[in-house]
Amino acid sequence: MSAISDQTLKSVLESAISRVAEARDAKELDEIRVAFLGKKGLVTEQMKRLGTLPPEERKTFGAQVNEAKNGVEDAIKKRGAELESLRYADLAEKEWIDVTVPGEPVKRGHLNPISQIQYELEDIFTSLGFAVVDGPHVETEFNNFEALNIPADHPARDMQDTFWTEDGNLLRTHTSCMQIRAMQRMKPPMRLIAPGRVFRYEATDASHENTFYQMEGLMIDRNISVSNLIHFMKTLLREIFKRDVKIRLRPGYFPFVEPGFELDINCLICGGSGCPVCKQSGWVELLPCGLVHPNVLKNVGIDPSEFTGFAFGLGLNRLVMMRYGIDDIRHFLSGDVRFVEQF
Ligand code: FA5
Repeated sequence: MSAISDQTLKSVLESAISRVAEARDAKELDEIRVAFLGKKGLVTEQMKRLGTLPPEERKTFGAQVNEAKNGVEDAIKKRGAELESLRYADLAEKEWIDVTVPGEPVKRGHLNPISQIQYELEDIFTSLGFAVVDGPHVETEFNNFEALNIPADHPARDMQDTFWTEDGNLLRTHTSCMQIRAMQRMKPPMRLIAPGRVFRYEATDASHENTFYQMEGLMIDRNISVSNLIHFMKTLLREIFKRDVKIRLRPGYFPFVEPGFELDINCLICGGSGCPVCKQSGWVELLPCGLVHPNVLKNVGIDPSEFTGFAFGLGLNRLVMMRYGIDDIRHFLSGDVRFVEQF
């Protein structure tokens, strides 16, 4: 009995060792483990025979089976480690990276010239103590018109053709609505700018878009007068154009300012001789402005007998056009990257 068992055990061990040595991967190795050491494995079967042996043979046979079991386990462990290092060697071979090869240049996007000029203006005005505020594109009729002294039947509503939403709100037609939001939230004295996108339901041409950018400016304090307004307008233009540009100030009508002005800039596309951008007039409307109308102050709960202020609404697209000599406002939204890449 013992001799047969010895023999069987030996051949089981030999067969296990040779199969383990031939295993090509971790999966195969595991199958071999199950075949020999699993619940119904060949080594396990030998162990089960222990109980059937006469007591005097059990000790020796038990030790031999254990030895065989340990032998198979060791072989599996050793082959497992070998396979693992072969796998890493293979990976290193296949996924080899030459870290000295120069990288692909990363293509960097850049800012649209309107954003660039907006950030410059924000720097100029924050250095003069102005806050930068923001507001939503969809506005209430109250903030965009009524609070600005433009009631529903006022003819000035025709000056800004409006995109209405189905629920009675609108796409803001100018940045002046942000004056209202700011004055409702803050107490004077205050100085702020509010840049942003605005929308008008109108036909486009070389100097008109239906989506364009403005920057509102507002300063409320005691004793603010037209001379304060002119000082800040001049500073603005000098900082942006880095030279003296020819301007003219003429009366302008906006219900939310009194007096109101139009500040025009000598057309820098044609030098004043006349072109489609300035509609052959030699001048481009750039910076409407004025002293805040007392009704507007009252609408937001500020006492006009104590505080006065100025406001302006700068057309950012036209400012960029003047600075870079862009001859058609429609380039901005054309989606042509060759246009933006020039700045
Ligand atoms: C206004 O929008 C007033 N809210 C400005 C204002 C603010 C006046 C504060 C007084 C006090 P206006 O509609 O003129 O005004 O537009 C202001 C500027 O936006 C214009 O001078 C022009 O530069 C620009 N602009 C107006 N309409 C268009 C358009 N369709 N396309 C491109 N730019 C435009």
